[in-house]
Amino acid sequence: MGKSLTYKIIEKNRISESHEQKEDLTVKVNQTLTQDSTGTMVYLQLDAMGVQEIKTDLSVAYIDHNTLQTGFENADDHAFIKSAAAKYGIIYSKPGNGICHQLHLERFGKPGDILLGSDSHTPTGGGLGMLAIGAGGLDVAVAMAQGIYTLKVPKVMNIELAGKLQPWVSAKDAALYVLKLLTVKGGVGYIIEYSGEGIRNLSVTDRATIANMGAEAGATTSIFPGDEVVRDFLVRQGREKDYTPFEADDDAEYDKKLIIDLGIIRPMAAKPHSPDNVDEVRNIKGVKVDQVAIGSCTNSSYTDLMKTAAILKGKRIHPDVSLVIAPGSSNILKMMAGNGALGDLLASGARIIEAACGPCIGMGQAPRSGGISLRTFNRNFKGRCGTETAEVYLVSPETAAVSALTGYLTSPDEAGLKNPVVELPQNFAVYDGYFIFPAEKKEDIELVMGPNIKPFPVGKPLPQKLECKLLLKVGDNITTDDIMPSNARLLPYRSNIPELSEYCFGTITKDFRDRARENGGGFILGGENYGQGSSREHAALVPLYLGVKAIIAKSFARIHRDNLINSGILPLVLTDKNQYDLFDEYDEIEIDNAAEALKSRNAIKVLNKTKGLEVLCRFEGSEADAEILRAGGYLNCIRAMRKGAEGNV
Ligand code: MIC
Ligand code: SF4
Repeated sequence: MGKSLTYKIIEKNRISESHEQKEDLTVKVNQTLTQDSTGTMVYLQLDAMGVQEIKTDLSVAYIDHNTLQTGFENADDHAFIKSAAAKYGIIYSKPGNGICHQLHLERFGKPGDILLGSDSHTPTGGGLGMLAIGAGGLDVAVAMAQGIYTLKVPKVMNIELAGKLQPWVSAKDAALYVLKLLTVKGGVGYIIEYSGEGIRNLSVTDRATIANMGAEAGATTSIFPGDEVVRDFLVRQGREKDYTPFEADDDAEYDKKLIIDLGIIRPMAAKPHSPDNVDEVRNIKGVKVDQVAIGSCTNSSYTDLMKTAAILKGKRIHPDVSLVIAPGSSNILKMMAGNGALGDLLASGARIIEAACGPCIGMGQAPRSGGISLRTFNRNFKGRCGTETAEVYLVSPETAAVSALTGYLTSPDEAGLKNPVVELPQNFAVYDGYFIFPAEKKEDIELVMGPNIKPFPVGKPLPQKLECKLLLKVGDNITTDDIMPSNARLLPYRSNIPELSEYCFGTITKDFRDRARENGGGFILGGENYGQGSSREHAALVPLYLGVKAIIAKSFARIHRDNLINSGILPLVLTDKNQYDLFDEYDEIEIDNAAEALKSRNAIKVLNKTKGLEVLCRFEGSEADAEILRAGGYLNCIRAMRKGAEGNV
């Protein structure tokens, strides 16, 4: 049997012996990326590890999430990250340069490499044929310090794309179609590998759009082959030297296989408030629209924005609609300024904002109360746009642009317009104005820490007995946006855990911090797919700060489970999911000798003292994960390892 592309790359980079009998495997990480809202923690942790130099081939620190600088806080964070980049030999991308994932495609991604990024949409790099995985900040810090990453042995799902997308149907519609099939938890435990004749007509950025939204299905990552399409893209970016062909064997073995005919996909939309709540636009058309937002790491490429400009050229945006566009990179913006497309957007009445994440993470452009916003983004969780009562639909750039003209959610193929076809430029613009490349010889560089940068909490070794109240009981698919919301008001405090703690679980209850304080910490009960969404480790660090000891759930999302383990919070899975109903908020819970159960890989007994009953939970991590939990988090483990190594000298 032949090999999948995934396992070809894993084998090229594998450090641990054999993945066959083992539950996890360790690989060399070639590249890392961080962004500002997770990056401050990453570099604080790197500093706490006492690292002198990084071990990756290339690491980039992007500033793209919080670029508003409403107060000194962000500027402090940026200055800190810039100093850390200089100190450790990391490329620094200044605010205004663009969105990390789009920039990484343009400038640094390489087929066959492994990229680890402190952002859940790092899989966007899969469009280039790289194994690009999103992780918590501490995992990325360790990847820089030691050049390695340990992941659960992944299953590989092959999605074979047949046929061809119809006019007015684009990669975003295919991504939404996949989400409809898989749901927000259907990809958990898998790497999705795309193949088939259908991919030959998809450009690198089309593929990146599809790989990007694999994150919404919970997949570890998604990957397309490093084929001629990738070579062509790299040639146009002036980076042909970075091309190495990487494809799966024709008879590759997969754990699961799906075949999708691209030809049957129609313009799609994810309705409020979940990316898998997908329907064809023609079935829901006619919804009155207040705002349209085009951009984000899903749909801000040159092609996406040129199509938008072509649709809007010579026309006026509907008077009731505010259309806002955030380009993916400064290079795209420059090219569009040069070829006249920017002028077409402005003439139609579009609002052009900085090349950054912007409205995608609620940094401005919140819709009016009860407003309807169509967005080309990847997440439409309730409140994420900055307005609790707004309703967000996720759509393609074509659907977004046409609807901005009509004022109603409109299936673009039914509007009687000419389908825009965009040719790639012979040479993409490549300017380096916003990058700071590290100096060859690093002088003694001090980290610049302003007053917004506060120490982060570190866990304690697992005690013999955990005895606390159940502070909160939540349902299925709780997102990290629920656990630790992010918006224009809160994003400035990503390096200030005490300040953030007031808003923990803010979409569910306003008094979680009080509950935790009054009860000296406690437990949380979750449903399926607890912690889906973003990679932000703040969704673990803030509960840790508030004394949360364990989360008991029906199942966990991958990155969040890893973040809990890294922070020293026990993620426990109910052996019998029906027993979820046996718990109520404020029940007294006791877990005795969890450390021993973790060691022996036995079930963990959770006693509900209030109800007088016991349930069994399992820990789904590896032996190494159990070790981390016993030590009270990854940082404690690393410090102990370093101490041991120093002791042996
Ligand atoms: C997101 O899209 O939710 C974010 C903001 O990019 C997060 C990272 C963060 O919370 O800083 C992600 O996707 O990991
Ligand atoms: Fe930025 Fe949005 Fe992409 Fe997250 S999903 S990286 S906030 S553009």
